[in-house]
Amino acid sequence: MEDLLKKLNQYKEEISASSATNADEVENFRIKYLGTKGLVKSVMGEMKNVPNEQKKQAGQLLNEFKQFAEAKYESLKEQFASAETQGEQIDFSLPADAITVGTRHPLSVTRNRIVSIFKRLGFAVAEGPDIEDDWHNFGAMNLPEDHPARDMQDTFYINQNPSWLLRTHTSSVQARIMETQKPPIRVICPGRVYRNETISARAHCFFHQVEGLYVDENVSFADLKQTLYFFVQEMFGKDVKVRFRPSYFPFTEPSAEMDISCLICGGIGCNVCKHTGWVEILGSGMVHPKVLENFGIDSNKYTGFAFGMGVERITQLKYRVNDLRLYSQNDIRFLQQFTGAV
Ligand code: 2U9
Repeated sequence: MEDLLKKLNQYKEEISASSATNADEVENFRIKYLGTKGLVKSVMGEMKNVPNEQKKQAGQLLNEFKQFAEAKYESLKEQFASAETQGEQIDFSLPADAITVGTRHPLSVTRNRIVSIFKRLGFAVAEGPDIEDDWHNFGAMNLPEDHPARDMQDTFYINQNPSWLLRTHTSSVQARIMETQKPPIRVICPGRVYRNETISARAHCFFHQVEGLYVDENVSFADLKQTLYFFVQEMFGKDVKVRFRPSYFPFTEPSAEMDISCLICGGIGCNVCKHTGWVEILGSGMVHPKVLENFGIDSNKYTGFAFGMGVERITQLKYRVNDLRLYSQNDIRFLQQFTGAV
């Protein structure tokens, strides 16, 4: 027992005097004293030589010794950590790690540009719910009960309540504006819309629109044409040509689709314009009197024009994106190409 005590004191002194200046030395300390073949293990083994009546006391001494060695190991580890940081030589001239900044999504870039052009013309911006009721999405827009767009094949209805649906156009937002505001109304509504389509390069079950509405006294088709012509020139440049083609929408009368000269081939004919020299970019028309009356707006006193465009379509023409699925696949190789765009 006397011997053991003496030995332990000697080891304690040795341990106290130990020091380390790097991780390797700390690890060497651990192996020497606390490892499986270390000193602590080996003195523990001496218990078997201690007479039974002294075992309890010897056990306490050995435990205390083990704790002593462990405490020293912990303090060396800590010291080493602080010695490392204190002694670290930082070279401030080294170039910093590059911080990768996210890029704006191409659809956001296009939407922001469209919105900013119409804002300059005095249009306010409004948003509304993606989940709509039948009235705001279809009824108020003069879409009859038997219109194919109302079919389950074309529209997503909400299972829990089939009188709710995912809006198929952002016209529902203008409908809500007309419900609460009196003319003059001049508003554009950007947002996501949903249609029950099989996903392919040319179709998706959701896409993005910007729709516009201008209702006031004496709003004419000439106002519509000039507004959309201004938009196209701001968006695609002064050289671009436009043409209007008669069309049909239940919510506008008369209606027209607008084409621009093909940006890819300049109008001489290519795959994008199907060799016509023209590409369709939006639909428009004078708000149907029935739609105005649905909101208690006197159609003898007020007239209005409306238009709608697909943000994906405009982006496709601007940046030559040839597959709609790229917009929602989050492939960084695609998204990174829009670095710097705002
Ligand atoms: C109200 C009255 C009328 C919005 C309009 C279009 C024509 C149109 C399509 C373009 C491509 C949708 O994204 S697309 O598939 N839109 O052609 N939209 S007029 O007319 C309105 C809106 C609100 C109260």
